[in-house]
This record gives sequence, C-alpha cells and structure tokens, in this order.
Amino acid sequence: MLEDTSFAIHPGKKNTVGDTHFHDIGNLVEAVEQQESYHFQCEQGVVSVRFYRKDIVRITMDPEGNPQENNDSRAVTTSPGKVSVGLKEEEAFLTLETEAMKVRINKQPFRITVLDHQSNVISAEDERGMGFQHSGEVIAHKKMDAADRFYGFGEKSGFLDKRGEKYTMWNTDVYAPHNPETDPLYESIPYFMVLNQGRAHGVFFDNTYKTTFDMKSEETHYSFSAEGGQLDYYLFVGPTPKDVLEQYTFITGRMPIPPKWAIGYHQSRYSYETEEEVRGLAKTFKEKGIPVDVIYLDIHYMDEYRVFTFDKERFPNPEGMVEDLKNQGIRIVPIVDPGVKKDSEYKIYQEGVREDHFCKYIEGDTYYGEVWPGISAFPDFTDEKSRKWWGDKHSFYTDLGIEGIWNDMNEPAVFNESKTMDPAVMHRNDGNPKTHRALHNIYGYMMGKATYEGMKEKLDGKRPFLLTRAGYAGVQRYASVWTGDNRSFWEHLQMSLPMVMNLGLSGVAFTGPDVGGFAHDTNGELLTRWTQVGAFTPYFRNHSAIGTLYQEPWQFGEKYEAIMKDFIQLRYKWMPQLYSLFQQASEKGLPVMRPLLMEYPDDPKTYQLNDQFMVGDNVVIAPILAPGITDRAVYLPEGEWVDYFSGKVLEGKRAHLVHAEIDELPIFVRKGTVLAHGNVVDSMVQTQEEITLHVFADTKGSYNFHFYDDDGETFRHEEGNCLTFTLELNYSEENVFIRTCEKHNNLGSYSHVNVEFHGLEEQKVVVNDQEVEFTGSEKRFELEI
Ligand code: MIG
Repeated sequence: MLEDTSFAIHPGKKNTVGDTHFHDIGNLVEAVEQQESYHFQCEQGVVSVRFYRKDIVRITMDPEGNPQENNDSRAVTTSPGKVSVGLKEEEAFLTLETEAMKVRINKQPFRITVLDHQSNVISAEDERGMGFQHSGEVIAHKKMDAADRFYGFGEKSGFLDKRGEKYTMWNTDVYAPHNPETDPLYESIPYFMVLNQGRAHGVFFDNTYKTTFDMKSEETHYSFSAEGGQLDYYLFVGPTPKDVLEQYTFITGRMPIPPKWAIGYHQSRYSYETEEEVRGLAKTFKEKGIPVDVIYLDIHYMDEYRVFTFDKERFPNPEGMVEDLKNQGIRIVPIVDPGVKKDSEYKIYQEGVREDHFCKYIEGDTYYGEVWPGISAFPDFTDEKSRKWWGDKHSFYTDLGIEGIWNDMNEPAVFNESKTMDPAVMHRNDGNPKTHRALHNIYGYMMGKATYEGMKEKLDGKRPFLLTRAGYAGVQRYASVWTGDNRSFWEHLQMSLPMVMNLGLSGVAFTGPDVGGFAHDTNGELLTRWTQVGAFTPYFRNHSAIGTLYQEPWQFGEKYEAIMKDFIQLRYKWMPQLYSLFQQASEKGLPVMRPLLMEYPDDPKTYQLNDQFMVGDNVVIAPILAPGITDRAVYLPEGEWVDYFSGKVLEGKRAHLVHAEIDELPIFVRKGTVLAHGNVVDSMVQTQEEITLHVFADTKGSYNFHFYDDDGETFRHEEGNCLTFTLELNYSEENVFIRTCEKHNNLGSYSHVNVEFHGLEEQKVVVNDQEVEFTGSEKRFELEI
C-alpha cells in the first residue's frame, strides 16, 4: 500500500536499475556446418544459425550447451525450408549468404551483423553481443540507429512508436489503471518491427519466460532479455513493413477467416443477469432497428461461477433462449474462465481430479488459487490430454447451439499478491515438464488452442469464434483479442488506437477495445464518438462493468441513439470491404486496421500518427477523440483523397483541418481506389446479395482491388467454395480501363455486382474491352462476376 503513496519516492530509497551483469559469449572457437544449420562453438556457449527462408533467419544461443533447435515452440508453425546458403570465410569474418540476406559473423569476439543482399546493414552488434548470467538470464544487445523506430510488442499502452520505452512481457490482469506507463498487460507478444527511413525488419524473440525489451536505457543500443530459457530469435529482413508481417506470420501463423457474424456489432455487459434481460435486450435491438450479431453472457449466467453450467433460476431455458435469439439473427457468446471450482460435488471438478487434468506441483499436490468461484483448480492446458478434455467439455455449449466462446482471466489471473499462479507449479507440457515460471506467458494461449480446437470439432464444419484476453505470439490462429479492462475515459479512446494498430503490426489482426469503456460511467458523447471508431476497428464490441451506467446505444437519449444506429449500420454497409480485408489477414497476415506507416513507410510524417488510422490500403479515418471538439487536423499522405461523405477532393502530403459534428466521422478514400459495400442488414445471418463496388475515379495511375466473399460460416471455402476476383483499374485523362482477373466464383449466391463511379470526368469507361454506356445520370453499371 505504501508504494501507492509518496513513500514510493522517499529520499532514502536506492535506485537499483542497471546493476545486472551479463557474461559475454566470447570468441568463436569452431564453426561446424550441420545438416541444415550452422553451429558456432564460442568460448562461453554455442550459437546456431538456421535459415527458415531466404529472408528469415533463426539465431539461437544456449550457454549450457547445444541450442535446442527442434522446435518445441508453441508459437512456431513452420519448419525450416530448403534454402541455398553460401558460406564465405575471411580472416576476421564468416559470412552466410542467401539471395535475400547476409549474416556476417565477426570471430573475435563472436558478433552477428545482418545485412540485406545489397550489403546494407539491417541489424548489428558491436562491443556487446549475446550474453547470459549463471542464474539463467539471457540477453541480446543490438545497435540502435538514431533513425530507428520501434513498433509491435503486442498489447501495450502509450503511443505507436516504442523507441524510448522499456517493456516487460508477463501476462497480467490489470483492472486499473491503464496508463501510458502500465506494463505489462494481458498479452505477451515478444515481437517487434524496426523501421529505419522506409526500410523495415522484424525480430521475434521466442521465449515464454518473463522477457524485457529495452529501447530506453541507452541512446545507441537496445536489448531484449529473458529470465530463463534460450536466447532464441527470428530475424525478418523485410524490406517493407508488409514484408516483415508476411514473414513473421509465416513463422507464427495467420488467423482463420472469421465467421461473418463475429465481425458484426456485439453487445456485452458484466452482466446481463437473466434470461429475461437477455431476451428483452434482443427485443429492444429489433424494435429500434439497430443491427446486432452477438450478445455476451458474462459470469452471472453460471451456477456460482462454475464453468460449463447455467444458473437454473436466472436462465431457466438456455437452449430455448439460444434458439429464439438465433432465429432473430443473434448469437450468444458465454464467458469461460479457466478456474474450476473446488467442489467435490461438481462434475467438472470431479473429472478433473479423477482424470488428472489440473496443474500440480512437482510433489504431486494440486495448485489451488482463488478466483470468482472461490478456491479453484486450473486445467493444465500445456498437456494434450487435458486440452482435449477441456475442448470436449464444450459440447455443453455447442449442444445448446452456441458457436462462440469468450475466454477471460486466462493470464491466469488469481486473487493473490502475485496476481497469478505460483511460478513453482510444474506443467506437464506434453512430456517436457516445465515450471509455471517458464510457461506462464503461454497459459492463456494454450487455453485458447484447447478451446478453439474443441469448438471446431464440435461445430462440425462451422467456424467457431473465440475471444481471449491473454495470449502469446501466434494467438491470431485461435482467437481474437480484446484489450481488457479499459475505462470510459477519452484518454482510453485515444490510447486504443495505437494499441490496436500495434497489435495489428504484431500479427493479431482481429482486435478491439471495449467500446464506450469498461469501468467508470460513460456518457452519450463519449459513447457516440467511440462507436464511430468501433465501426471501423476489426473487433467491435460495446462492453461495460458491473456498477457502471448501462451503455447500450439507446441509453443516452434519442439524439445519440440515432447517430450510433447510423454508424452501426455503416459497419454493416462496409462489411464486404472488411470481409475482403479479413481474408487478406488470413492469407498474408496483413492487419485490417493499419497505421499509416504500413502503407507509406517512406513518409516520416506517418511514423508517429496515433490519432488516425487506415482501413486496408486506401482509407484514412480521423475520428474525434476529445469532448466538445468538432474540428481536428488530419494528415493525408501522398495522392489525392476523397471525403467519403461529401465527395470533396483533398490534396495529399499535407495536413488539413476537418470539421466533424457529433454525427460525423471524417473518412477519406484514396483517389483511384475502390470500396465494396453491401446492403444494410440486421445481422450477418442475412446474406448481403446487393454488392456495390464504389470506384473513386482518377485520371492517372492504376489500382488493383481484391474482392473476397464466401458463405461466411463454414470451412467450405477451403475447398474453393468462395467468390474472388481482382479488379484491375487503369486511368488516363481519356479512359478508365477495368479488367476482372483471377475470377473464381463457386459461391452461387450472386453473379453480378454493381459498379458505381464517383468523380468520373469525361472519360470513357472500358470494362473487359467493352465500352460501357451509362443510362441515366447515375454512373453505374452491372458487372458480371
Ligand atoms: O475482473 O467477468 O476483463 O471484460 O466483464 C472481472 C467479469 C473479470 C474481467 C474482464 C471483463 C469481464 C469481467 N472480468
């Protein structure tokens, strides 16, 4: 408690920062070429270098002996490919070279420099390289160039560029506060991207112990370190931010295409406490004509917080409720926490004990911690047998017609001083037992894996949706991530933008904050502005805490309700665009919501833009993020930009002052590009068959637009049951040439889309070699696909 008062800065206190000492790896003694990797015996340990692709290298150091290259990593989904590597030896150096990069090794002392194929230095070590302590810590030091910018690190508060920050990865339940200095939070993604004057590279430090990334303590160097395990990292050579992300997600995987309903509007509350309340809520949405796809059940649905149960008083007929709501197009997503109540009359607990699924100490005693249900045991998700058991238990939900699950408290959060499980607990870890200290950061991730895989099996061909609070690198393969317990502060709306953008840069495309703010009371203006942003964040859920004002879209009067309804409907209108972007996230790892630097890495003005973002590669959104404000600056990068609502054209590579009343959101579309819109629906159970491609015509340049659609709920797209095409557009003063390529239509739901022009000059429009005759004043035609 005293630490929360001025006592924390008592003059007698000593500053203990920076007193750790690392041993250097020393000189190279011998280089051994093994089958697919190179081993470097140094005075103080062994380093291995292995190429996964010509543009991805893995560097591993173990002071104890030979590095473990057999990947028992939970994050990595690929094995090294066949890469042709040239080896050159000089007096002072050894160089390993692929078509895309060079790894130059200085022999005395052993230091690694990575260069691109043109020999530009990408990442370098100098007086300090790799080090370790006998107590088990490992560290990598790297030079930090004056122009280096840092992004990624998963879920962190603060601004976009992380230079000057120091971060810890240790999944932590932080109810309050979420300040710029609050660290760590719920997720651990030990990955970052460095951008240096337009050139990007990435580093993934695959270590599940507590890790630290320090871009703060020194002006000219940064470091990353771990409390234990190997120094094991992958370096991605880029050269663009998009390349880096493609490379990183090649290693850690990409998200599955979500079911369409998962990217609609979601309504939540801690908690909607009874079946009656839930039914009433659904009814209000319908009466008011506000689209909604999901209603969440927070912890009150359970029988004294026992997972896989319903409270029979509050929810007498869950099956009927789920079914009736589904008939109205609304799905139910219940919360599932890891803690299993210690209660010898509770079936799940009995099974867990009998079949030995709970986390234990090495001596054999079960670990118990207190969470919502009281004293609880925790499944050991690091073990296949228990993952399977847990996954199977989900038939309890799928039998009721439920297709989505919300995992909370899976850091794991425990109500004690350390906020989590005892680090001495010994996880079974699929036959390779390790302590909780070593595996803490993947506990929630492995719960996600168990849940996703179980749900997928039970749903028999339908796509599950999983929302998780905790995770590790690769979490995108199983779950979408919401950013935890924020508050109804304008500052938290502001902070959510760089947080979601950095999560996107960290491979997690499907994320968003609690819209309106979780704790604290929201108000009409804040909720409205937040809903405008939410309409364009990948994950869109309004959620609020017990004891705070209810914050459904109608709670603050008709004026705000009407505006929020408009923006929720706008979300559905943009659904074909968003869905096409989600498909790109699943194919290439690219985020849906992007910082401008991703599209304009050569423009330094984009490097620290925190209060505006892009959706895909052609839309800039500049929301209002403060109370009482109706004017703000927006920076538009090179090109010309069309105001989405007014059609006014704005010049790029400069800032503009834009005006936005409470019912307006500034959206800009790059001239020459395309947006796909659909008819507004009440929920994604309805098919959007009326697709319109809006072409924001230009008089020069070209653009490729990728459209994707499928049934939105099964895995049949994996067998080609989908609709894709690329629209190639070429502009001149006289003509607009449009060509449909890479067409594949196996979906069978529609065979035409509308194409509508905006800002077309006196140009001729030629589509697939045929000139288009416009009838009437609307510049619109039907395109066969
Ligand atoms: O700290 O289940 O972040 O979204 O409503 C309380 C109750 C535990 C924390 C989650 C929040 C959820 C709440 N949970």
